Order: sequence, then structure tokens, then C-alpha cells
Amino acid sequence: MQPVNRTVMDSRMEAVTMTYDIGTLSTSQLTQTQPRETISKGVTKINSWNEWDPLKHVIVGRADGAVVQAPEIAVQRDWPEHGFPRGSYGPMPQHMVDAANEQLDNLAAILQKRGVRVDRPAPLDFSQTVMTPDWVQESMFGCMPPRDVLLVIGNEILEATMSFRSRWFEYLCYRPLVEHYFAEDRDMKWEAAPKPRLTERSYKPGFWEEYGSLPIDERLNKVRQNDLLLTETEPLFDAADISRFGKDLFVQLSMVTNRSGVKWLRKHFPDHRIHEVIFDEDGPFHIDATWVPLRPGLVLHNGERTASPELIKFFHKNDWDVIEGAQPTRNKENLPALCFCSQWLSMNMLSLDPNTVFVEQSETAQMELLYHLGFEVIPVPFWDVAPFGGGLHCSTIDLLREGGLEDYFPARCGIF
Ligand code: DAV
Repeated sequence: MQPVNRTVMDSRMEAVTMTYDIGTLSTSQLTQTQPRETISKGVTKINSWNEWDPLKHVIVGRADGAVVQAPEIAVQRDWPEHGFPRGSYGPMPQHMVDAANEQLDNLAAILQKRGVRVDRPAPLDFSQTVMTPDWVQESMFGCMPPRDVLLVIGNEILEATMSFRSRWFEYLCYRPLVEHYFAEDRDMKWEAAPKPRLTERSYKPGFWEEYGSLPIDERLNKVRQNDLLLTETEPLFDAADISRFGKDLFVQLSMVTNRSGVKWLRKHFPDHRIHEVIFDEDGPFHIDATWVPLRPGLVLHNGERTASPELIKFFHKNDWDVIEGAQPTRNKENLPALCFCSQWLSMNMLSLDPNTVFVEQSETAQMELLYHLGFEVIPVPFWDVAPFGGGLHCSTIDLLREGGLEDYFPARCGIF
């Protein structure tokens, strides 16, 4: 490959000269040090309408090659005590990658023992600089957590827009799998939401500095008014801000999902009812540790992230119980190193079926609650995965759950 000098604009739109290796890597070069995708044997059928029907086929993420991403407008990391002071970036420590992979592999093995097909994505060189005509980003991120990137609604796999430049190309890790499913399942629909430009117009300038300096009540006011990081210039959403309840999809407005994203989803899924929801928390980032359905008629909510009274009324009117999740075992002070998720990953569970749920094994209060609610609980160690972006739900994408599209909310109520 020939190194080539190119003049590009950096994120402040200043001209900088960078050296690139222009060329194409062969498949063997790409996979010399990284695992390839793993695709299980079986007849592929994409079908999943909700978060709880019996699970038959799933993707489990991988920690290989994950990086603390280079700074970008959307996200700044600052972990001086763990070797990543603000502005720095680079590969996650290898012992953490190994520990996370061990727990991910263990989850995959348990799922397989329970008769679930498990596929794994193909990591890329996430430390590489990526660019589009609009920007240059000094690193990618990883292929954990898959839940953020792909949304499965019925027989459709939809690639989310994403809103971090470091995650713009992440869908490529799943392409070998999706291409395989597309070849095998004649009924599968393969869609990609419009690739976002992610220029400076997509973000409010200086958002993080200002937001970080505000007292909590002012931050919460901004959350309630959805006056957050993203502008409405273009549709943006992460798939993990969407919770699937059959005909009803609940989409959280967050630091990674904007109203325009919800509008796009409404147009794209005209046969669904798509509800825009906001919870009272100052760092909204994915709905799956906040509002967690476990079976028809039962949703677990996060007591520190209050749902609106209208949302709770809507659920009650449709005979759903809204139960508060148990207190997590961890707190802000004893999260794993380099973890950008909260202790509420305790709520981030994966349902094997409407009676059986995977729970992180140290979350004893949560397990107790679930026993009382009549569930079989499968405890799995998973906190080593958290620094890579999530818990059991984040780390998976269900491709096949038995059952079809159902309406669990026949009664209308207020805005819902
Ligand atoms: O509450 O820390 C977890 C979900 C990440 N996909 C949280 C967000």
C-alpha cells in the first residue's frame, strides 16, 4: 500500500495534512489477528417482535480490539486514574478484553446449551482512523454492544444511524452475518436508516461543557425539554433506545436519539405505534436499563429514572403491571474501570422466554425480585463486559423469537 498525504478538515473544520495508507486490505490481512465472524448452522429465519418471546437465534458481541475512542463532539472520555486522561485514546487493556470475552463466550455457551443458535460479529481494526467527506475520526470503537447497531422488527433487520463518528462504520462488523441471513432467508428484509452526515450541525456546540456545569435540576429540565446534545438536522438513533412490545415501540429521546430519528422510525414502520418517551434522568442513553418488559403485562421500571405519569397510566389502562426494579448491587463509586455505563446495568437483562431471564450473577436483589414474580433466573457473571458498553441485553441482538406480531395495548390513553 502507498502512503499518501491528504489535506482534510478536522472536526473544527481546519485544514490539516494527514498521511493515509490508501489501498484495500485483503480478507486474510483483515483477519490475521482478529477472529472472523462465527455463524452457527441451521435454517435462518429472522423473526422477532418483542423482548420476551422464546429465543431461538441471537448475536452475541465481542470485545476484541475495542478502544477507548478518540475524542469527538459527541463523546469525551476522561479517566486519568485508569490511563486515559481527557483527550487520550487507544486500545482497551488486553486483560480487560480477555476478561470480557470470557464472560461473553460463557453467555454464548449457556445460550447454546439452552438450544439457542449463537452468531458472533467480525471485529475490525478499531484503532484505525476513519473518515467521510465531512470529517476525520481518529478511531472507531468496537463490536460490543451489538444491540445499539441493529434493530430487528419482525422479519426486518434495520441498521441504525448511530450518532458517534467513532461508531459510524460499526455496522460493517455485522455485515458478514447479515449478508449470510439475507442469502438464507428469502423473507428477510434488510434495511439501513439514512447514513448521517454527523457534521458539526448535528450537535449543539459546547454542549458537554455547559451540561456538566449545570446543577442536577437544570440538567433534568433540559432532559424533559429534550434540549440535549443532538440537533434535529438529521434523523439519529441508536437501536438500543427502542424497546419492542409487539405493535408498540417505545423510543427514548436521549443523548444518541433525536426527534427526527423517531419521525423517521414512524415513517419506516407505519403499521406500528411509535411512542416517544422521556424518563427523568440526567444521562439518557439507551432505554434498556430503564424500561424493561419481561412478559406480556409486566414491565420493570427504574426507580431512579421516573417514567411520566401519562406513560404509567397508559400501561395500567392496558392491564400492565409497572414494577420497580431492585436496587443494584453496585453504585457509582465501585463500577469497573473505564465503565461508561451505570450501576443500572442490573436491569439490562436478556429474556430467554416469558418465564426465564438472564441476570448478572451478583445482582441478588434483582434475582430475588424476579423469583417472587415467578421467573426462572439464569445467573451469569457479566460485570467484566460493562466497560465495553453494556450488560446482557446490550450485548445481544435477538434474530429469532417464536411468536408473531401482537397488540398488547388495545386501549388508547392521552398522548399514547
Ligand atoms: O444505564 O448505564 C445502559 C444501557 C447501555 N446500552 C445505563 C445505560
